[in-house]
Amino acid sequence: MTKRTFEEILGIYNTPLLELVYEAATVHRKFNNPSEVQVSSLVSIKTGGCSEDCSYCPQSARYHTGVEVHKLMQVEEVLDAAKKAKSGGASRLCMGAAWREVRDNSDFDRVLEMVKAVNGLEMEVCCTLGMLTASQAQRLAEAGLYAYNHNLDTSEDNYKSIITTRKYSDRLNTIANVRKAGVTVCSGGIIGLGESVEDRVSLLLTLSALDPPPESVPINALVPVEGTPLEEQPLLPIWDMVRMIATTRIVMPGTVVRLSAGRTQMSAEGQALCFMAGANSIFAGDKLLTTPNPDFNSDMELFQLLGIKPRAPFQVKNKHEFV
Ligand code: SAM
Ligand code: DTB
Ligand code: SF4
Repeated sequence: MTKRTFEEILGIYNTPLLELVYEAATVHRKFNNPSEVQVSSLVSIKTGGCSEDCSYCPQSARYHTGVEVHKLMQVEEVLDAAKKAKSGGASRLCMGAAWREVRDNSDFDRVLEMVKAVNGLEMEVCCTLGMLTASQAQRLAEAGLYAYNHNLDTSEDNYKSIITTRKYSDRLNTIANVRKAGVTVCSGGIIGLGESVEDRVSLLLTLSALDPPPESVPINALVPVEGTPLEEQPLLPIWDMVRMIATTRIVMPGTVVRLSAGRTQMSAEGQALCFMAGANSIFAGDKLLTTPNPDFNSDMELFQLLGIKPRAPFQVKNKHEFV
């Protein structure tokens, strides 16, 4: 099927809001079960002290944000966190490390052990560890990794104003390495950085042009953190999140669209509109990597209120037909 052009995606994004939500909800029902939402849990396996200068990130060593640096966790600690997340209803565990890239050392060997251990719990295992070579992606695949998260974050044009220590092409290379290793790709972005509508559209164009597109696309609202260059950034209006989620759903109909960071700043009604517009995944648990997230019980209350059920693991099929 033909993929959409920049102008077409811009046209979708700018559709009158209720019409846009209706269209996205219609596409969502055609490709997915609208009453199922995938629940992931995050563990920060290595926190802070990162050498990159991502201007949104509290974990960069360049900013004074009060995040305490922690070296790589032990396998047992991660396994305990995974068991807790599973008993709370999470089907996926995402392990995040504040690394620029993976190095072939004993820390990486330990991460491989973590992947094997969590995989043994019948949970989808995801990692986000920074840049990967082809052989590192292959070793993660052999350990049983299900998904790798590596966000493009914004448009290629805007990238330089957000991060100077790596290039957009570095990100695309890692994504290609993950794809080649047969691991599912999780890649999305952040909105509320001060980017234009065109930057958001361009990000969606790049993601949807990947062949195949990512199996999951996290849409993060910036969580402004004191000490980062973006600390003064105004909170993202919920309507922008709804538009972004709806447009993502329409251009990538079979992808898991994750309503990611920023939910503590959103009302229940705002989140409900995002689910209506096609969001079908969240991070649950009271912490993201370093910042707060709604607590598990309030999310389950919201699910019950809206008639949503957490999705069982290992459901992703390759159903990236473009309508
Ligand atoms: N270091 C690895 C990397 O950059 O790929 C993995 C961890 S990094 C924290 C994962 C993602 O978290 C980033 O790509 C970004 O999209 C998101 N993120 C970081 N800080 C954020 C913030 N303050 N608000 C929203 N999203 C954020
Ligand atoms: C993603 O897209 N969002 C998550 C996950 N992938 C790794 C991280 C959000 C981090 C928010 C800031 C923090 O808690 O440090
Ligand atoms: Fe490091 Fe990732 Fe944060 Fe960038 S987003 S500073 S690479 S932890």
